[in-house]
Amino acid sequence: MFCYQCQEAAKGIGCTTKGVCGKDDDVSALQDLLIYELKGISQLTDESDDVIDSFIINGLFMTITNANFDSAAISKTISISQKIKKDLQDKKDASKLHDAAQWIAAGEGEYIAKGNASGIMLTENEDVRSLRELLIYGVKGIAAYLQHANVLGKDNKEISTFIRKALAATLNDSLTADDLVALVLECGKFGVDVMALLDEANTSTYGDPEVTTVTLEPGTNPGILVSGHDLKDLEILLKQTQGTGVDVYTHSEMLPAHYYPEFKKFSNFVGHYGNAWWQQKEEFESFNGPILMTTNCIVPPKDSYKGRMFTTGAAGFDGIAHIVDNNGDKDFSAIIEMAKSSKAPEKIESGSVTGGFAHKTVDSVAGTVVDAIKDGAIKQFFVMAGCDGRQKDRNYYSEFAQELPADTVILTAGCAKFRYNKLDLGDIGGIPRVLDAGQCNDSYSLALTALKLKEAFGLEDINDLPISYNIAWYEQKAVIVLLALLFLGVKNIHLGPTLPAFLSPNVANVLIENFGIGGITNVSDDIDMFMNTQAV
Ligand code: SF4
Ligand code: SF3
Repeated sequence: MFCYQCQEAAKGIGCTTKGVCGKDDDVSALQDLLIYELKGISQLTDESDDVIDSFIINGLFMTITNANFDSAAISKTISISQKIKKDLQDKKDASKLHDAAQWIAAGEGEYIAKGNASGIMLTENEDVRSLRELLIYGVKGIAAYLQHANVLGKDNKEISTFIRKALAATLNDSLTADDLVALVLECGKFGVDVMALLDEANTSTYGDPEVTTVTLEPGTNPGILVSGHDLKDLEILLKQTQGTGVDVYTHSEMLPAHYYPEFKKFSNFVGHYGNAWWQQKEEFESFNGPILMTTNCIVPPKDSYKGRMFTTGAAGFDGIAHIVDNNGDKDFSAIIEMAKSSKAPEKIESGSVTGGFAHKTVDSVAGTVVDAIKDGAIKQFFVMAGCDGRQKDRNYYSEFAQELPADTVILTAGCAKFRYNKLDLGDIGGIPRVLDAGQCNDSYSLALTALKLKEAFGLEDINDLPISYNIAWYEQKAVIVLLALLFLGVKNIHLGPTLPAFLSPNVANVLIENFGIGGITNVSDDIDMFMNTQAV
């Protein structure tokens, strides 16, 4: 195997025997092959087709880091992809739509992966390889967000058309490095579009996020813990648990569900449990009840609680029960029945967290924020969106937040927030010093906030704002958030804890020279650097 798609790539180069994430050689080969199949399908069709598009989107999502470790599920998807490809080759007429739908419904066929002939190292030129992979990882992030929008009834065919175009481009040997750079930047445009679409899907379905305080202390009823990013799954589960005596808690990236008015209507939606994804071994153990993983990030579970874990959607793990989609509905009764006989969650934390500072909320206090900047009460904003991870040196982000001057405000989104959203950093004239917009895709809100401030100050360039970007990345959703920010013209983004292994030296140089991308060093030097280089 060879995989370098996430920040944990072994030795900063790539995982070659077993993934640090737990992905083994077989699953890695199957994921490579699935991506190769999706490229093949994309090469064969330039028409939008709901069934094939959603198949491609789901297939991409399955290969995101920590989403799906289930070799049987990936094999089945490969098998279906081969039939779709054959059909597209055989008969380019309308009947293919019907056939593809039938195959997907039936899940027929089997595929046995033979070797790793489809792997990324087949591209010999390291710069072309780097750009192809950067494009694929960006597209994986887009696919994940598009699927969340799709399940809420929102779609944009331009986005799925771009996904197919980008996948097909990675098989096209006639494209130059410059062509691929252009595609990577275009990917950022569709990153903005897909986050806007998902924002519209979430807010039109669940209302505009409100400033909300969420308890971290569990009650005495048995509970179900919901992790991942899919709000629709949470909604279905909450409807099915009404009146059962079972409470529902969020975990990791599901925390922002509490900020939406529609979710507040469920009386058994009681609180948040735990931290970012990587602490789940301890937290799932002490939760005592069943756990539903709606998407990434799954940590290979301990036997002690594996029987209490369930997956759904693009998520999967060998030996863990998977709840299937049934025409937009899901039957969570097995989870609910298990919860009824579970012990209540063990208390692991006290207190609460506050969030819900999405763009509409910030808009409503824009005048106060602008005044605070003009008065000098707020000197600088720090966008610290992105992912958390298990590496010890990610303590940097907690220390960075703690050491920032008291006249600075952190704008956050994604599971990166768990490094500092429980610290008591105070407020500035009633504005909390950590403003959590939501999930990683809600980085879109942070970009809108920046654009709003640019307008309020009558600035020409978004980079003239007193905003610094110190972003933590881990997986491919952070890649698309980064590309989206670049598309919006944001410069001098610092990325950590390490720069991606998949950036070749030349590709990294393109990003450094054109966008001022940088890494991180240590808290004290970095704070000095950020405070001294920002425009006001
Ligand atoms: Fe390694 Fe990350 Fe790939 Fe897992 S996803 S195999 S940790 S590079
Ligand atoms: Fe976290 Fe996996 Fe990326 Fe949605 S849950 S941000 S790492």
